[in-house]
Amino acid sequence: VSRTKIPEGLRPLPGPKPLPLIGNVLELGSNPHLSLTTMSKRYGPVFQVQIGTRPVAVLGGIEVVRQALIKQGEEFAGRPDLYSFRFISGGKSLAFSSDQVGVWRTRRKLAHNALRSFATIKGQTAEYSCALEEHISKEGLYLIERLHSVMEVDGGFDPFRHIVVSVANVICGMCFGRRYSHDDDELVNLVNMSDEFNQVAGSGNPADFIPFLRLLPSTTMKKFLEINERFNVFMHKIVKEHYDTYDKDNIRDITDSLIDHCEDRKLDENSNIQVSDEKIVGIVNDLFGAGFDTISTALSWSVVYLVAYPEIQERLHKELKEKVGMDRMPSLEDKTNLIYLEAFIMEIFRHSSFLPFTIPHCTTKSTSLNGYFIPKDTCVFINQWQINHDPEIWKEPSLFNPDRFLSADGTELNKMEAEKVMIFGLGKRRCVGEVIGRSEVFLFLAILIQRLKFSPMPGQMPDMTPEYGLTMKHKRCLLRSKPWPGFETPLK
Ligand code: HEM
Ligand code: HJJ
Repeated sequence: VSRTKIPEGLRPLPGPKPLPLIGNVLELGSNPHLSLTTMSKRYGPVFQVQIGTRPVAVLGGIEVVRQALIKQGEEFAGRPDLYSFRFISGGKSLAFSSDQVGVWRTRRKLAHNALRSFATIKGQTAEYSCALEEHISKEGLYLIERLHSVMEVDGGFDPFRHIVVSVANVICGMCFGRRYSHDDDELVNLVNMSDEFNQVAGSGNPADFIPFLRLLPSTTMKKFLEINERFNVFMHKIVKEHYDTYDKDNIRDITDSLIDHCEDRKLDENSNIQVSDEKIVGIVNDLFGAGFDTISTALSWSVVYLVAYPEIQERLHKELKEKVGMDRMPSLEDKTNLIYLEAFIMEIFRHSSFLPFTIPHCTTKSTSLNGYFIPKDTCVFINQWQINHDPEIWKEPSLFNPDRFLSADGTELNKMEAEKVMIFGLGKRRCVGEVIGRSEVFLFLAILIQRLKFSPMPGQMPDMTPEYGLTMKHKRCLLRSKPWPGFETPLK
């Protein structure tokens, strides 16, 4: 590795001594969020590990992460060109590709606008505040019906398997204007095989940094390629149907609106940034992928925590009974009243930290942080797990305790505490789906907790050890549910 000259007054990043060729991979191990947190105790909130021959800056303190992603946002907004990212959406993903700034900014704005128009914009119908609320309310009821019938037949269910279909249907409604049956094999299989996607796309995958590893046969890598291929085939088919039936006077969904943008732009000779139609319409791949995987992971963890902490489940149901009652469905408007549910969700985000690192960043120019020099094109890992478990920020961080987010008298959410939880990233690259993510986790949970009581199968507590990846999941398990008193008869 050539040594970049370090400007006067700056120091090189501290960090463990690397071995030749492999660097510090052995120390990284199979849970990088934990091993890098441990290393940070020794080297501080910014340090360097070498993965293969590539130096990676690791950021794990709330102040230093805010400094980098917000105050020096421009310099830290890039994405590294990693091997596995080349296979996601054919290398054209909005989230994972190393587009030039101008191209990325244009695409990100389109994603934002599309989500606003087809999810959160208010006042399109009388019954619901927005399309998102309508989709979640309907899918929430279908999910309860589904769990009810699976309970009758099998006496137990795998929560992730059913939740992920409901969540996928919400994003399908907005992206494609359609939903799928819980028995549709094409969708059910597609959304139930994201494990290898997450393993390979997670931060610190050795094959991204050590080229010779790519030559070894790997079933995980093979499955990763297979998932991306299936995903692309699935998306391509839907997009083609949209092109075939496109009508500029009737924009039905996000896919139509992205196609419409391409058509519009062809008339606009002044547009100076060139983004291909493929890169515009392909935005829907990211919205769909992120939209089903993150939220189903959050909800599945939530249900497992409900089972592990029955007294918290009781208190959540009691809050719903008092604040919403049993005669109507919860709505997004109830969010400000259901403060214990809000505190529970914040604690799920913090305690599980199911998105342990953001997607890797990359410096767009040479810069400095805390007096350390960081050269251009350095890969940067943001350790969200470490921030969420930092004993300097949190009292007894390993304890699961939603009350930490409530005021002393338990009547208000403590916003200062809530803002310290980091799960959506920060700054220019922060999640574009954050509002949808928060609303969707809230409303699905409110609907489930109002009607159903979840419990373990006799003698089978779910295993809550997370499996490392881009999104970390709990091991698949079997649970039971039964309606709370007042909801014994199926839906009204
Ligand atoms: C990026 C978290 C839901 C779309 C991200 C990032 C995180 C994240 C950590 C990376 C930030 C970074 O690199 O610094 C979450 C969580 C969610 C969620 C925890 C749910 C609880 C969603 C949803 C959508 C979405 C529902 C779309 C409908 C995206 C996109 C990016 C992104 C497109 C890439 C942004 C970019 O690279 O500029 N999300 N997300 N996410 N998220 Fe989400
Ligand atoms: C996927 C699971 C996928 C994509 C995207 C293109 C876009 C930080 C996180 C989310 C934000 C960014 C995106 C995540 C990945 C998935 C997801 C899967 C194929 C994809 C977590 O979304 O099984 O396949 O192709």
